[in-house]
Amino acid sequence: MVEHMSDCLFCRIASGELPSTPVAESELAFAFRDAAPQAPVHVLVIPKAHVTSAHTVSDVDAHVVGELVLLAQRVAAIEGIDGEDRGYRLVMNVGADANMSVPHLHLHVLGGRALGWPPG
Ligand code: DGP
Repeated sequence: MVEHMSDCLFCRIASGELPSTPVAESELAFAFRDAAPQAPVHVLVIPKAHVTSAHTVSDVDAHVVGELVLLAQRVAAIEGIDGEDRGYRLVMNVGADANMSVPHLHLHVLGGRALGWPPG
């Protein structure tokens, strides 16, 4: 049984209550296109059960972070950015200084063009 929070935007997307453009899913994670893409490929990978942020991950839900990375690998393959000559960036924002705007753990999968570094 997946625990959703009724007032959480990404819980409502994960449950299908709110629409999204899905890319892939696994038992524990869901991937969908970011509504404000910052790169040609910009997909968000989220746990289906609520976790607030990378900073609140505990022993109980630490395995979920690995699930997010595994699903991100599949997203990269689906999007065709996993080749040796391509690549992608995985980002988890935490808190105000990092511009975290949705308090439900999410992994940004960014790619499809050369990404600058440092990110700014
Ligand atoms: P962050 O800044 O790390 O909290 O990223 C949140 C991202 O979520 C941001 O890139 C825009 C995206 N986003 C916000 N609301 C929605 C929504 O309702 N649907 C989708 N698909 N993406 C959203």
